[in-house]
Amino acid sequence: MNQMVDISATTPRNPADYRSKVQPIWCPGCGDYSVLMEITKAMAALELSPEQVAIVSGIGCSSRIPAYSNCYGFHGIHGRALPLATGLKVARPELTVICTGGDGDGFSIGGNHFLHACRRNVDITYIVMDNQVYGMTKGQASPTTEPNWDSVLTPGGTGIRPFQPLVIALASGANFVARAFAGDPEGTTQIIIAGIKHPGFSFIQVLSPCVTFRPEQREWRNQVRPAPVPTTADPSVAAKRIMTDDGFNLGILYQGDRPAYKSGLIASSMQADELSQEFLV
Ligand SMILES: Cc1ncc(C[n+]2csc(CCOP(=O)(O)OP(=O)(O)O)c2C)c(N)n1
Ligand code: SF4
Repeated sequence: MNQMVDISATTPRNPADYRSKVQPIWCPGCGDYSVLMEITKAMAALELSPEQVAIVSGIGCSSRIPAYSNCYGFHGIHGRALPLATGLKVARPELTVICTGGDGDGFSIGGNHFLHACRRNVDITYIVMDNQVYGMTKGQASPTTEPNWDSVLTPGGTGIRPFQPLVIALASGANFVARAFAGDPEGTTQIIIAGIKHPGFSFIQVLSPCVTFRPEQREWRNQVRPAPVPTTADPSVAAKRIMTDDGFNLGILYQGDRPAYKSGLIASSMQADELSQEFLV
């Protein structure tokens, strides 16, 4: 893992400095509360000021995060968080852009955007709160749902092979691929810090239990473990490891050195009226 940042040390900023006055309406015990805290802790440890950060999301329980932060925020449309975040980062490269959402948002309707965001390697950090279900719409199977998950909506299970987000991110060109667990505040905060600091597209899958529609995910606490191998920069080694793991190894599993996409535009210096003139011609 990257050099660790001492998140217990007093910094000029406090995680609470990044919270808005909007109170989360997640179910008690939802993993997303922890992820919100871990994101704010990472921003405090990096001493970013709220106006230096934009948090962009799609739609879903997990996609509510921008509303709970006082950074710039964009609560977009379902599955379209990554194109929004990509456009924003290209237009305003000085901003730290964090994209957040769920497995349905990011891998189902947004799956195509996921591939191309990895491929483009724009310097954004994508945090997916993976609960292997559509929480907001009341418990449909998602791309990461295991095939034998028996539920009212999928009696007997889906029988469909789950989407493998980490290996797909790696194969598509993501520069940083990690897995975290919402109930591991220190580890998740460190991974988010490392993802923000690493240039290019950083993908972080955070296992974040949906206690309402997947109460059995409370057991994840006993299943997760730090990955028994160090971070690798070799994509073939990373691919082999990720393909063969059981989905519970935590840590930065791949950290590459592809240069981040650099736009030729310096759009941030362009005034809004100049920009609108361009659309008129
Ligand atoms: C275009 C479109 N299709 C479908 C929906 C309905 N919808 C809203 S959230 C959601 C899935 C949310 O699941 P996920 O992204 O996994 O997030 P979670 O709620 O589990 O955090 C769906 C299908 C929508 N809002 N817009
Ligand atoms: S339905 Fe699930 S994902 Fe949504 S707030 Fe409740 S516990 Fe969290």
